[in-house]
Amino acid sequence: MNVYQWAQEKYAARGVDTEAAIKALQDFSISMHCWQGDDVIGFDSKQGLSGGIQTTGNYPGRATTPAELMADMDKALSLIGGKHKINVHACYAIFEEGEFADRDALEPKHFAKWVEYAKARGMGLDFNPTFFSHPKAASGLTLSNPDESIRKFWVEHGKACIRIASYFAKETGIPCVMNVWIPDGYKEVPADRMGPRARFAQSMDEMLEEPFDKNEVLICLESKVFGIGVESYTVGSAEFTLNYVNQKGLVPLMDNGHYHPTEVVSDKLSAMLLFHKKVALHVTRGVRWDSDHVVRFDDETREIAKEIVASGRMNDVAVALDFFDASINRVAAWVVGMRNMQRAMLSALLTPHADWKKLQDEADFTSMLALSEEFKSMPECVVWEEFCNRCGVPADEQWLAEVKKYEAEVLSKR
Ligand code: RNT
Ligand code: ZN
Repeated sequence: MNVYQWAQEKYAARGVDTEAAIKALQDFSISMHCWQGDDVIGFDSKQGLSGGIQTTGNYPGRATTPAELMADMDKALSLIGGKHKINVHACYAIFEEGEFADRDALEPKHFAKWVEYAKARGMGLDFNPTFFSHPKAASGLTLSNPDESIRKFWVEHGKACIRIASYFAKETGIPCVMNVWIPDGYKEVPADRMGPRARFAQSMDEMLEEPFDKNEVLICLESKVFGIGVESYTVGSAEFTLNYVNQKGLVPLMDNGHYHPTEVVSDKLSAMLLFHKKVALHVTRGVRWDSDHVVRFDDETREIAKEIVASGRMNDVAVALDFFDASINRVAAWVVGMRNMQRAMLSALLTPHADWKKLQDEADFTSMLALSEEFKSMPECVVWEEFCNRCGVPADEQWLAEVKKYEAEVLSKR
């Protein structure tokens, strides 16, 4: 008996089918964010990152061209099992030599190279309008701006993005999740809280006049509690976004860095799934604030995964990663975050949820606690190795040697 068969039997004795878990993990795609590769800079402007989000660190080897970014993503993906999606931001438009289009004039053709990339790898694409790092976002207000011409500019950007998201879905044959996040807010306690939110709602209404097929483009709205420089008031608060998506039948997006520190997305998920066909997540790791550290295999990531699996709605939760760390090798950051999200999913898939639910309903909290704690010593790592082997990716830390080699041969020469 090899070690995997031993683990398989141990799980089977507790009612868990490891083969089904491996299969489910292989089919579970995670949206890998292109913006980890270049510190959220993109290709369409020389503007620094704005909007109250921040990368820190200056590790060498940042991707500065589309070819570099795509090569780095390929390196990362070669070390991650399964089939995934790539999450693209509008500021990653790829222009021909001498060509330029402002955000309100972006067209599908400016993203043709992303489609080519995804199609060649059989992957899907997700999309995000970029309402930051732009002169017209310098005031910190985009879709909620009281200046009508600026507000309209951003509405046009949103419409252009819906057209691009539709193009992604049509070309790849895989639905595109399009997430709207705006940085709008105020540093100081505002005199008028209602006005900006009313304008944001109006702008969203105008944006949604752009026709699209709801089966192809899943439009999400992401809430936030605060950003750097906008500490006192955030237009797109949790209540705003939730009410808006409910009214319009959009998809709510929860970023686990976007809540007060003792609030957890793992506890919100079931409530959201009860009232929505689809829920989208940005999985990240906030350290003391919305710092967007690389996702670890930590308690909350595991608890989020547990909720996704235990709900029986795995296919209704669109998981994307959202972190940006410029202080370590950026390719390694992707690999660590993606593998950790997968590890958390595997751990959840290897859990006898039905049995434990029964204990809860029977009020046998003693067994629920004791069994779930003992279960932590189950040989999860053996099943993880088996999954990686079947996917043809390193099952252990050997992947790091590959990234170091890539750093020596490619990244350090940039
Ligand atoms: C910002 C939001 C948003 C961005 C990306 C780059 O706080 O989390 O999702 O991180 O759009
Ligand atoms: Zn986010």
